[in-house]
Amino acid sequence: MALLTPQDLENLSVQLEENDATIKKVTGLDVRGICGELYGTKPDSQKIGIIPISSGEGIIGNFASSLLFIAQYFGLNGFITEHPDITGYYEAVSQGADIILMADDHMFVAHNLRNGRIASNHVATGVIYAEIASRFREATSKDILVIGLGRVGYAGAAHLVRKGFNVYACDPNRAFLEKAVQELGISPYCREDRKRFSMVFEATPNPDTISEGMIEERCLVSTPGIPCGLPPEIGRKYRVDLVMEPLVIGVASMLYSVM
Ligand code: 2YG
Ligand code: MG
Repeated sequence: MALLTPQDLENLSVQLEENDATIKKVTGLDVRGICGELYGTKPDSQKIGIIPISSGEGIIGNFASSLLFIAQYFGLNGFITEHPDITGYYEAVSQGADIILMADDHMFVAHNLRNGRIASNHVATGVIYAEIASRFREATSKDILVIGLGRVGYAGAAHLVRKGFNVYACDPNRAFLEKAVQELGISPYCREDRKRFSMVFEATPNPDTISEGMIEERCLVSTPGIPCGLPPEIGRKYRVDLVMEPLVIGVASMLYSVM
């Protein structure tokens, strides 16, 4: 997956407000409500220690401050450590952090130091975006399409199988597709099937992964993938409800899952 840019994280609160309104409209619950039901947890004034990490491509402008905004939005106390990396870790723990948030170029984790729980952004993001898709109030069946079976898509597909949905999935990578068929029992989807879906969970780093023949009119597309897989003209033509936001929803899922 491509790394976030500072531009992706601009206007985060506006993006959050718009998406929360859509989520409420299509599922009946907002992000807080969905996380609460998904994990059976609620914020309890935990202190979130956010540590900037300088390895690899380095610190991303707006990243730590966006995490602080997210922690506060969900009613938690948060602080960004003055120093990055190991010095920052020492600082976070010394200052009483209950939950650590930190990311390098490969992993983004939430670690609850009190109960030992740890979450990865890939899994937490896959689970919540799949959960949102699966809660579509106007779904026409229990059939759901998963596009992309990388770390995020696989986690979401596994969640949907556990919830008892009929999961169809596609990925140009044959090995990924076969693994999901073998391990999860999902059905491979190919465009020639001419099957259309009212619920789509898209998890790819590519644009234009959703084409006309795949979706029903007034369907729901739930996707953490940047850039968006739904071409805008198809979204308009089919009056698609779209849930897509760069950071907050996935981080909410991480935090609630370790509380
Ligand atoms: O501490 C920092 O500022 C950096 N070391 C953060 C690096 C984060 C890199 N990860 C990504 O850009 C994304 N793949 C994270 C995904 C979150 C949204 N789904
Ligand atoms: Mg995409």
